Amino acid sequence: MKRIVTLQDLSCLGKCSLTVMLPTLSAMGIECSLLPTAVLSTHTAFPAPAVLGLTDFAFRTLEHWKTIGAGFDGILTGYLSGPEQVALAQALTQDFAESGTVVITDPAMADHGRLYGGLSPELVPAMAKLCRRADLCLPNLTEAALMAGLPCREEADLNRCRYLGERLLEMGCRAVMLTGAETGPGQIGWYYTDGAGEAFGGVEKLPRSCHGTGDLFAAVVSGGILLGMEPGKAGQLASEFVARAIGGTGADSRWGVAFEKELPWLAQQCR
Ligand code: PXL
Repeated sequence: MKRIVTLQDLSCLGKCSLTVMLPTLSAMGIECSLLPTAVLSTHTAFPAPAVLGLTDFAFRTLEHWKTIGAGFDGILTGYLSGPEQVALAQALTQDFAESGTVVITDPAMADHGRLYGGLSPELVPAMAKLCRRADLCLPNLTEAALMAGLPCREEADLNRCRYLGERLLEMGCRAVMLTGAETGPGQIGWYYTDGAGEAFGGVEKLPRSCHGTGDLFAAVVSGGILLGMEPGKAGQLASEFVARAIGGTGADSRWGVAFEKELPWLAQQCR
């Protein structure tokens, strides 16, 4: 069985980050180890969550894991609450990425043209550095523009994706999969480029966007790649899974998307 480790927060209510990663990757048949960076009462789209930072604990965890000879086929980093946690992601990669380990970074820090609540702009260059070290990064269009030092725009069509993808490759990223791309009329999906070629795909756009879908997308893409899928196949599986989950979600998506009932379908696709 493949084993992935994922570094991000544990938001106790409002499904995102670790509470999405663990069930989704498990359903895909992947063993998922957790390195929590912080515990929050809710994610930050709810007002004033209680927060317990776990940076020291996470560094101690890495030290402990070294003593027991832990190893991973994949490393997936997501939401980090500040530049000091980027150092944690770097340590994880430095200490545990072996020759066959796939390193994936989701610079989960912004959407709809702005940073998530409570994050400082210093996180942007730190995340960009992390993306440069990864085999694949998974920004949405806001995160891509911020990391490339460009103004955020509404446009998300293929021209915009190609432009942002090129800027990120120029910055030193090895491969980029942009999420929230408008890949055709009425379509939403992903755009992939690695300099050698491009691919894109998506699904029919639903008339709403929901909280936590970026994390769900990152989990499925990472799992798919670990299972040996081409990036495009993994991206398409992720888009379809997210669309199914949004379809079953109630009016207030801050509680998270209803992905649980779709896990058997996802497991079936991974057999
Ligand atoms: O879904 C990304 C995410 C993860 N973790 C926390 C967040 C967010 C987005 O708002 O607040 C704590």
